Amino acid sequence: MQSKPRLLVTRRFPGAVMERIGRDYQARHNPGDRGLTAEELGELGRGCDALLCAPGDALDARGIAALPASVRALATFSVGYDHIDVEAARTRGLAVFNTPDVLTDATAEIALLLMLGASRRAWEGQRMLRAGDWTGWTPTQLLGRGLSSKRLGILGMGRIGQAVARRARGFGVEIHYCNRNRLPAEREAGATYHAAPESLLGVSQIFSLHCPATPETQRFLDRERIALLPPDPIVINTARGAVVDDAALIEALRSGRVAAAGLDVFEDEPDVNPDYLSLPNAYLLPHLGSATVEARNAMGLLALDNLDAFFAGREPPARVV
Ligand code: 8YV
Repeated sequence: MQSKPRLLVTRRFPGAVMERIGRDYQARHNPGDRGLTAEELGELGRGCDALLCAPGDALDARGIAALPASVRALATFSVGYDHIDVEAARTRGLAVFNTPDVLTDATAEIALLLMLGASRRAWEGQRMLRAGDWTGWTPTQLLGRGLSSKRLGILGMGRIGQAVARRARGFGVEIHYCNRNRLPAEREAGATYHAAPESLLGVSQIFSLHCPATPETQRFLDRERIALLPPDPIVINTARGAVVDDAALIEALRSGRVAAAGLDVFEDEPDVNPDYLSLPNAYLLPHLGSATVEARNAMGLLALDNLDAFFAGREPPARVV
């Protein structure tokens, strides 16, 4: 009987995933539950055939160079793979797999939560209540802005962008989007296409980012682009912190140029720019996009489906490289 592949498991994944790992792989586990440095990847990866990894593991060019020669595949527990230097992996002949689709609904739900939370000042309300500062209802207390009839601009109309659009329609929102390619009419579902992001920004009373973090989208939403938004916009980011220039957004939230922001991701997370924390109009979550039992189980199982197929000589369901 062929021996089971040796797998470095870099995080503590959900129970069902860990069980399947125990059954089908010879696993080496990261004793902690935080991302591994390049040195740790090299050390713990010794003798392993593959990694089950996640954002936070240092799989940049240096981390990939530190991997032992025995490693042939990286299966990331994420749809995003900006933490992996894909070109370095390709050059080295490493296969890379991710987990698309299964977290689409969960992430779209968080985008809607952020839209509602930011526009209806949910954090300020919570804080007032919990601090015992609520002395009663008044006609002008914590007035937010409604979603109904607003124009929502979606940058990046992939699976998650489309799932956000479907949900937002239920709130009476008018959908605009910008994407590398225009969607076919049935998937566009009445949304207005903008070929240029600047044109999308100009109409976006709510602006939601759903593009991957790439060198082209790095700090996309900067001071100049914020200036293109209509008055009192709401900015939502569930994509990656790297696509927003934090300093510019903080300045705009402070001055009121941006009415509110709902953010689930940050540049340099978990080291969130402390200026966000004191802004009442920043509605903040700690990267909870895919954090449902259903999505996280499905992500882990899909990551293992990828590895199972790879080691069985079949084409994995979600290959990046
Ligand atoms: C996850 C994500 O929280 O999949 C992604 O790319 O950003 C998130 O949904 C993260 O990947 C955890 O592994």
